[in-house]
Amino acid sequence: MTMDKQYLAVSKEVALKMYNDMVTLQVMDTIFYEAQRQGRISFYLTSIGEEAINIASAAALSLDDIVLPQYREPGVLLWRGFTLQEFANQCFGNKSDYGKGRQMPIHYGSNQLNYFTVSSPIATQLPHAAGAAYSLKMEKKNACVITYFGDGGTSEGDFHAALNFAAVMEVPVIFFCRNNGWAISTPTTEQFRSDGAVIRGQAYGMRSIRVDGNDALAVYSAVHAAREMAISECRPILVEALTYRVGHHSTSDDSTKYRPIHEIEHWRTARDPISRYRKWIERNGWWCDATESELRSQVRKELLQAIQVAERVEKPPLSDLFTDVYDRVPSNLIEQEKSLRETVKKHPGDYPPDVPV
Ligand SMILES: Cc1ncc(C[n+]2csc(CCOP(=O)(O)OP(=O)(O)O)c2C)c(N)n1
Repeated sequence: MTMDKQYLAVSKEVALKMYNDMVTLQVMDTIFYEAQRQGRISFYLTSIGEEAINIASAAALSLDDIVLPQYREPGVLLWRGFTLQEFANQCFGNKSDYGKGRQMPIHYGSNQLNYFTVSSPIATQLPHAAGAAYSLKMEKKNACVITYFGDGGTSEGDFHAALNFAAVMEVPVIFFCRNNGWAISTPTTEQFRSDGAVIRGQAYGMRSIRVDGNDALAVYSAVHAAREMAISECRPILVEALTYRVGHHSTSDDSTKYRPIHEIEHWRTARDPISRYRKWIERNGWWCDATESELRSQVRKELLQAIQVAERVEKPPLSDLFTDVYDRVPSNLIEQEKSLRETVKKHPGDYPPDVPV
């Protein structure tokens, strides 16, 4: 196997799974994005341009490691074995969705895969990660926590509280910053005056690594090293991956309103992390055009099938809207449920007929 010196060796099996999952994530993004545009799902958000960050960081972790995501890391879940059907069930909010259809699309989560459910408020997962890492330390587990966030997340108070807490308590957590240049329409030049996020980790007294987020092998090596340090020395560590958000922020955004199209195109084509990684597996003789088109058409077929199934599965019952938070349902929720049922009865045409009442 040809291996450039600065990278950690990756076996053929892992290398090919990494490529397979990066392509799957890309196809998934394209198809779910189209499904949203067709009005079949209410919202979507892609990871385009950040496929190497998603998949290579996941590959360097163990399943025992706890993930607290932001929302642009579904590839970590994919790597861990979340199926296309499970992704589709969540996006369509059907009765097989683990969140019982109560969250917007892309708010995935899996107890089984040690992946906390995505929560939209920016950076709230960071203090949770420090706390979860403290519990691993107390239980003397051979595992760490990883939490992901964007450059925008570093302006939240939670970021600072979490880093300081983790540094002082000496807990095994990796703070993974996806510095993709944009927080919706705010560029990093208006976000901070520091040299990115990496310097902030150092300011809190923790080791910090900056890595090219579009180089899958470099991300793999950095996270592998970070995990080793976090666990063996029981310390937090910050990884800043430099990249670019190629897609719009979400389906509610049009990024051509605030950045030039040629800039997006440059990153989508010349700097694409998937084609860059493909060159390396091709150089090793592990990949060719035939395997590429076979993989892409297989994933596309499986995903379209998953979407068809998810669309047909019935919606969760209305009663699920009011459970799982309180042990005993409070009176205001009882009133709200009654009022909702009356409204549905009064306007049957406005509610999908397949929602069980
Ligand atoms: C506490 C909070 N404030 C504002 C928002 C609105 N909001 C949603 S995404 C986002 C930008 C986040 O940017 P960044 O953390 O860089 O991540 P990216 O979307 O670029 O991956 C903002 C401001 C929010 N969800 N939560």
